[in-house]
Amino acid sequence: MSQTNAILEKPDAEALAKTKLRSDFVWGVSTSAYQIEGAAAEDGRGPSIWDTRCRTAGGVVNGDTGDVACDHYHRYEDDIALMRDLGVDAYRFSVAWPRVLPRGRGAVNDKGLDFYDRVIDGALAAGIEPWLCVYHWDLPQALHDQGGWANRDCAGWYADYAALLARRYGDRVKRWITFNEFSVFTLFGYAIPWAAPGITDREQHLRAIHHVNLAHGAGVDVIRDLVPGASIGAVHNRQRVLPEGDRAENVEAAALLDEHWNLAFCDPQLLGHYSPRVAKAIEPYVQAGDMARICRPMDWFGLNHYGPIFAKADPTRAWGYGWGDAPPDSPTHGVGWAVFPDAFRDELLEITRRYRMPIVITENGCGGNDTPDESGAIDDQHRINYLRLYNAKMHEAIRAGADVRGYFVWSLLDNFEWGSGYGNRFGIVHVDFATQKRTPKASARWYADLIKSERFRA
Ligand code: IFM
Repeated sequence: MSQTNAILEKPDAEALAKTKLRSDFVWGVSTSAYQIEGAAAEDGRGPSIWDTRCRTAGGVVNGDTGDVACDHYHRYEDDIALMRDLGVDAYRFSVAWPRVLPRGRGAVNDKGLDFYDRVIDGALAAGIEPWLCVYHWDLPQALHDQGGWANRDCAGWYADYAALLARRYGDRVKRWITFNEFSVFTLFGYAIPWAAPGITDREQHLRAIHHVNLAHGAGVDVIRDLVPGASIGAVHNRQRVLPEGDRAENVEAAALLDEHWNLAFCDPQLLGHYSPRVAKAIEPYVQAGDMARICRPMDWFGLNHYGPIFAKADPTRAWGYGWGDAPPDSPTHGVGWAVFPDAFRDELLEITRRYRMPIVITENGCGGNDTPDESGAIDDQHRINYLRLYNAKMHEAIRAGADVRGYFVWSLLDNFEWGSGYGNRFGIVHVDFATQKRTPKASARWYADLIKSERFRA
C-alpha cells in the first residue's frame, strides 16, 4: 500500500460511524449536458463556447471534443435504466442552452425542447425525480460573440432562457438549480484560461462575476414565478483554499483565491454583499439596486465538494495567484486531487454557520483511470473508499448540526471531463467510448447497496 493513499485503501472503521438520516433524504447521481449528450450538431443544436474551446489548439487534452461524448442524446433510456437499477431517488442533469435556443435567444428549437421532455418523462416513469440545472457552462457561442458574461445583457438573456425552461418543464420538474459552480466557470473562463472561453482579463472576470450573480437572481425570480411549488437551489463548489507552504506571498494568494472561489457568489446571493476585496474591485460594475436583485430567497444550498485546493503567488497570472501543490505526502486520488475528508465535514459546518440553510450535496466523487480487467469488470476500490469516507464525514457533520438533505454522486457515467478530455474518469459506470458500452463499476454496486441500507435505517 502506498503511504500517500493509505487513507483510501484502509479507512479507519471508527471514522465510518453513521447517524440516522432524514426519512426524506435524497440519494442521486449528477451529470451535465455537454459532458454526456454528444449529438453536438444534431436536430438543430447551435454551437456553444465549449465546441469552440475543443477546436482551439491546446484547449483540451488530446484534442478531445464533446461531439459524441457518451451519446446520451440517443442512449438516455439506457442511462435512465442504469439509474433505476442503482435505486437512486433523483437525477441531476443540465439543459444545453444552445440545444433549445441555438443562438442563445430568439428562435426556439423544438426538437431540443422535446429531448428534455423525453428525459424528464423517462426519469419520472422510472420513479426518479428530475433535478434540472439551467446552466452548466455551455454558453451559446452566439451570445459569447456579443460579449457573453462580460456583457450585462447576458443576465437578461439567461432569465429569458430560464423562463422558457420553467414554462415548458415546470409542470413536472420541481427541483431547480440556477447555475453549477459559478466560481469555476468564471475564474477559469475569464482569469486563468483553463476553460471556455479562455480569456485572461481582470476586468472581464469581475464583470462576469457580477453579471452571473445578476442572472442567478433574475433566474430565481422567473422560476419562482412560473413554477408552482418550485424548490430552488444554486450549486456552489466550496473547497478550503490553503497556501502552498507558508511563504507570506502564498498566504496572501490563498486569501484572494478564497474570496474568488468561495465567497464571490455565495455571499452576495445569500448575505446581500460582496466580501471585502471583491467588493472594492467590483464597485465600478455595480448599479443601484443590484444587490437586492442578486440576493433572492433560496430553498437550499447546493454543495459540490472534492477536496481542498492550494494557491501560490504567480505574477504571470491575471490576479497574481496561481494553482499551488498540496504537501508532497498528501493523500490523493487517481487524478491527483487531494483527499481530505475532514475538510468536507468542516465545509458542511462552515456553510451551516455562515448561511444557515439546508444543504444538498450536489456533487462528490473521485476521478481515476479505471480500466476493465480481463473479465471486463472494473474494481474501483479507491472510489468506494473515497465515497465511504466522505459519506462518513457527512454523517459527522449532520451529528454536529448541519442540515443535509441529499447526496448526489459525480458522476453517473465516465464522461467528457472538460480540459482533461476523456482521460479522467469520474463515473460509477464505465463507458467504453469506442463502443459506448456501459459497465457498472464496483462502486455502482456499492452505491446501490448504500442507498438500500440507508433507506432501511431511515
Ligand atoms: O466534471 C466536473 C463537473 O462538471 C463540475 N464539478 C466537478 C466535476 C469533476 O471535475
